[in-house]
Amino acid sequence: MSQEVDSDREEITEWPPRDAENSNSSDESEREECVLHNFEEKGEGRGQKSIGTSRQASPGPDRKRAKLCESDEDVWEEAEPTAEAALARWWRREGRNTVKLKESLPDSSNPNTRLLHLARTKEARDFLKSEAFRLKQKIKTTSGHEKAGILSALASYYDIMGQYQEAETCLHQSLCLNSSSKHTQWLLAKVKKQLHAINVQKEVTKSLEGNKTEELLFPSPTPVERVSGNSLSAAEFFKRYSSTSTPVVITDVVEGLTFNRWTIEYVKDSIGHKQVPVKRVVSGSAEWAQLETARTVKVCDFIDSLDQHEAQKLYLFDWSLPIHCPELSKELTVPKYFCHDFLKKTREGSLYRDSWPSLFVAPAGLSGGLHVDAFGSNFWIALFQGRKRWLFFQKDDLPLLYPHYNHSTDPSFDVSVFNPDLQKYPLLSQTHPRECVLQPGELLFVPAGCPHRVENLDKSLAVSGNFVDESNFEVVKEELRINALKDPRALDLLQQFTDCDFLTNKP
Ligand SMILES: O=C(O)CCC(=O)C(=O)O
Ligand SMILES: [Fe+2]
Repeated sequence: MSQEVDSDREEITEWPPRDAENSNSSDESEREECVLHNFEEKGEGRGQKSIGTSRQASPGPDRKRAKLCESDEDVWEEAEPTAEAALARWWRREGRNTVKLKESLPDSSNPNTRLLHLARTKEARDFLKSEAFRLKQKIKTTSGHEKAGILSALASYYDIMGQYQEAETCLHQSLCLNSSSKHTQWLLAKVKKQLHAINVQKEVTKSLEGNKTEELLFPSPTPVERVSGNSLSAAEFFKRYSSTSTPVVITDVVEGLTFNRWTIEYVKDSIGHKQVPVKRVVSGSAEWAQLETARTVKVCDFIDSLDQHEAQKLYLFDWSLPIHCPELSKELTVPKYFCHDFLKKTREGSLYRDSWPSLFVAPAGLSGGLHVDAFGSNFWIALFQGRKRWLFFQKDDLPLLYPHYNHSTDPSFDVSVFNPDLQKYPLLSQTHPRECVLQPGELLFVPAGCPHRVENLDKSLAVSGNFVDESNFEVVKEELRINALKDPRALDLLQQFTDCDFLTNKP
């Protein structure tokens, strides 16, 4: 490995990149580069289910959005950097020289993952503590917007150190002095999600303590209901499954979705020449479903590599057909149950409008991490080849799965639900798991908010879509309100959704 690559891997990119301390570093273009890099990370690095994503954006840097962010007052003009930015800078200046620290970082060049693990080391915690103390002193001599900025920065230190109550207090104080800071509002929303989970955990833990005699067990998962599409109308689907947040496997539908029979070989013949970004699963990743972008490969090379057992397992995950493969997209009919998707009623170019249906091709044995689909979306998946094993939880189970919110308002999880450790995570005993092995030719509905994990039992080919209907419209708007604090396209989508004519006017 060359020196250059090596040093690259040691880099932890700051988000947002800060030059405040480097008054001699007047390198605007470097700063913009960094912003652009981060937008790419947010867009392609976490899949389109996360905020800030633009499948519509042409590949490469999106200068307009970078400018939008750069001019955001609370990103650039707050008095102190956030804990993440300060930690990244500390790493570059001091931490990276410490061999011990290097060893505790995972094999990932993803900045969020590296920051998460760095923040757990003693050296980093000492740094964070001393900086938080400095900020607390500084607050005493400041007022107005400057004080609001420092309080907000201090909250980010408390957040990263796991002192969420203190973080919430600082954020409220900050917003009293400057209610318009979007970053502070966003951080408060994230901290509130964490506190909600912790409060539920405390209550359930208390109820368990009164019942010490029973051994804690992971509940036996209930099988997901199977129903034939021949006897299930769209209205019935909504009434029985979508509106009651119940997963269901629908048979006898997938065969009719395409004119030609779709197989992995068929996909290779049709779009083998295209380039696709593929993911890899990184244990301990801070990213959504522990999936990190690995590299870009040719579809045919990727497909040829699926049977090579010694090769690193890569996942062609959630790749938009309308955007990247319109020729395949045209061949596909969206199942009638999801045709009323509100995302399809938005203006051309709107966030998520063309993101789905999307393509999944996986090698046997690969499973992404436990996750919740982003922005409160419902989800369907049609399996064309191979089998996929699914484990779902109810949405109210979320706090019992020990979620943490790192750089995002999407939860991350450390628990291994396929191999649950009840000693370490006793609250898993109180969850309500459901399971199914989805067979080729079957369609699955996953309700909004339900944490789930999937294992590809065989090499597999599937097409999926995230969607919004009456059942999750309110939750989606709530989530978009948070995402809109960071992403102008989420704001635009929210505005369309909250327009009182939205449901009546559009085709
Ligand atoms: O099939 C998979 O690996 C996971 C699909 C999924 O849950 C998702 O895309 O949200
Ligand atoms: Fe999912």
